Formats: sequence, structure tokens, C-alpha cells
Amino acid sequence: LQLMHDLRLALGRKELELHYQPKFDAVSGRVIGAEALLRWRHPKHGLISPDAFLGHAERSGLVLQIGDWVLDEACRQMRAWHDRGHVDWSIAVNLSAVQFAHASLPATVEATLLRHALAPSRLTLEITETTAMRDAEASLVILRQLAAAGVNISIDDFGTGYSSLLYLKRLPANELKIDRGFVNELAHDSDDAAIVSAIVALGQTLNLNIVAEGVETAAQQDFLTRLGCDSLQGFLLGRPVPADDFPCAAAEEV
Ligand code: G
Ligand code: G
Ligand code: MN
Ligand code: NA
Repeated sequence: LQLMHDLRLALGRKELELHYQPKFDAVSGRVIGAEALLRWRHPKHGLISPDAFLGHAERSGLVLQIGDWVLDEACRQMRAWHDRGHVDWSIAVNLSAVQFAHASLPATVEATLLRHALAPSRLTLEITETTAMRDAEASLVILRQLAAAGVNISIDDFGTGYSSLLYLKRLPANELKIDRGFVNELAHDSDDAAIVSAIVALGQTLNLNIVAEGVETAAQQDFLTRLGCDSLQGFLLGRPVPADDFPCAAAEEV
């Protein structure tokens, strides 16, 4: 609980930071953007993962302020990359359930894009399948507003929730992210291989971009690429790092 007290002050003390994990085109191997991942650099406890504090932040409502900061900071970084020549990259930002359900989200997103002079197509909002399903009809309304604003919608941790196919078909999403739990066991578990194949086929049928996350081995990369995944993300290809360490040298030389 001391931690929650500290978190209230963390924003003002600039202890929150974003790390960026590259996303790759599966076929060309090119970087196509990054996922922003929140970290808290606590003065005593060091770098803290969002798993350790976002739950509390959700219950206290503090997650709204944190979420606004994450969105702004990620868009600021996307603008910096854009100015260095990475005009076709997009930045992915995770939304918490509370943030997603909050009425101000579409306006906040639009204002943030405007502030950084970014086209909405440069931003991808990741919501988990579970969040999207919590109140399916309400989610549809929010997702339609966001889609109308032109941002990309990604369904994160896909396969761990309970989407009905009918609902999925109605969702104005652009992307499915296969949960890394399935990717992890790909080589050893034929059930997981079958599930991943089915998700890829489903995504292709619904015209969705398919991203596999948690790619840790060359065998997984190979399998996922041959199945037809569009994009890959994982420790094999790139870990989450501070913006200064992000692998983006190539386009800057142009
Ligand atoms: O990066 P790491 O593996 O520690 O992330 C742990 C979890 O926290 C993941 O489920 C990830 O989606 C989530 N997460 C990371 N950054 C953010 C963020 O900025 N907002 C929200 N809501 N979740 C995040
Ligand atoms: O829930 P979400 O998919 O947003 O979670 C993203 C988290 O997954 C990040 O916190 C990141 O640290 C973690 N992650 C990214 N790539 C890998 C990977 O290859 N293996 C594992 N175990 N975790 C990963
Ligand atoms: Mn994510
Ligand atoms: Na995920």
C-alpha cells in the first residue's frame, strides 16, 4: 500500500517511463512499429512491471491519469520517429479496461493525435479480448467511435477470452494478437499448433491482420511465418527497450 501511495506521486516525479518493443513484418523482417510498454522506475525498488501496479491503479481510478500520460508519451515518441523518416510505422498502446470504458477516451485519443500532429493510422490501440467481451454491446459502441476516428484496433491476448464468432465479425478491429501462451508451446503441443492455425485462418477470413507475440525461437518464427501471420513480436526479434536503444538506425541514414 506504500507502493500505491508512491504511485500517486510517481507521475509528477516523472518516474514512469515507456519501453518500446519492435513489431516486425513477418515476411520482409522489417520493423513496422513498436508496442509501448509501461515501466515504473521506483527510487527504492528499481524498475517495476505494470503487472505489479496497474491492478491497484485500476481500482483507484489512477489508471486514467496514467493512461493519458502513456498515450501522450507514446504519441510524442511516434512523432519523433516520424520526423526521423519512419513515416509508415505505427505505435501500439495498451488500454486498461477502465480506460477503455471511460466516456472521454475517443476525445482524448483525438486530442492527443492532434497535439502531436499524427495521422490516426499511426496509432494502434490494444484492448484485450477479455476487456472487449466484458460488456460486448458497450464495447462495440466505443470501438466504432475509435474506428471512426481512424485509429487501428488490435485485440490483444486473443484466444484467452470467449469471443463468439458472430461478435468478432461485428467488431471494427484491424488486428488479432495471438496470445503468447499459444506461441510458447508451439513446438511441443500439437493442440496449441492447431489453435494457432485456426486463429490465423479465422483472422484471414475476417480480413484481420494477425500478429503473433512472444516469439522466442527461430522454430516458432518459422512456423508462424509459414502459417501466414502478418507480423511478429518477441524476445527473439527484439526486447522492450527505452526509446534511445530502439533499433531504428536504417531509415535515419537516408
Ligand atoms: O511489459 P510487461 O510484460 O511487464 O507487461 C505486463 C502487462 O502489462 C502486459 O499484459 C501488458 O499488456 C500490460 N501493459 C504494459 N504497458 C501497459 C500500459 O501502458 N497500459 C496498460 N493498460 N497495460 C500495459
Ligand atoms: O499482454 P501484452 O501482450 O500486452 O503483454 C506484453 C508483454 O509481453 C510485455 O510486457 C513484454 O515484456 C512481454 N513479452 C514480449 N515479448 C515476449 C517474449 O518473447 N516472451 C515473453 N515471455 N514475454 C514477452
Ligand atoms: Mn499488448
Ligand atoms: Na498479449
